[in-house]
Amino acid sequence: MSGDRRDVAVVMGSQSDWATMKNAADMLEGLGVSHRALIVSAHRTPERLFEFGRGAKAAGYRVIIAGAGGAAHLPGMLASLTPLPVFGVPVESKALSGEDSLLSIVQMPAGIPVGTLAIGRAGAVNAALLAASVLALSDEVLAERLEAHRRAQTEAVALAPAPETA
Ligand code: RP5
Repeated sequence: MSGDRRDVAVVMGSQSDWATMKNAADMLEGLGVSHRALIVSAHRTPERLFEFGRGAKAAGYRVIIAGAGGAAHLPGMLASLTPLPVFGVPVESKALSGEDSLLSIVQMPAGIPVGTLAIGRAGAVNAALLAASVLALSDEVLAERLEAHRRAQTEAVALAPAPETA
């Protein structure tokens, strides 16, 4: 989207995180926010982590969404390497259902913030909405798209539940 420059990096620790993080990418796509999805593992590809984190701002990114599961050090390490805002998505792990991911991401020491979202799909969707909100501060067209998204969401909620189908 929009040439080579991407506003948002959607970074994840493993291919296995993509099923969750695709929800962030899809939301950004729907809002017309340029983005790129990348796999960067804090543990398996540490050199890639440092290279990406140190170069993200110069590469033109304005917000980073980082998702990881288990010993989820990716969002915090990226936040330590870049001045860009980092939103962390705890991916639901098999062993502990994502509570490990959540605690790994949320317990940052004072001074290096990660905006931590909910576990799983809701967190990924909301990370994209937050990233879009940040960008919308200086983009009125995007701000209107976000408003329209909220209006449509509100209008889609029925007043009464539909009868259960068999
Ligand atoms: C983390 O380990 C990743 O973010 C992923 O959620 C988890 C498991 O990775 P795989 O073993 O599925 O590649 O680094």
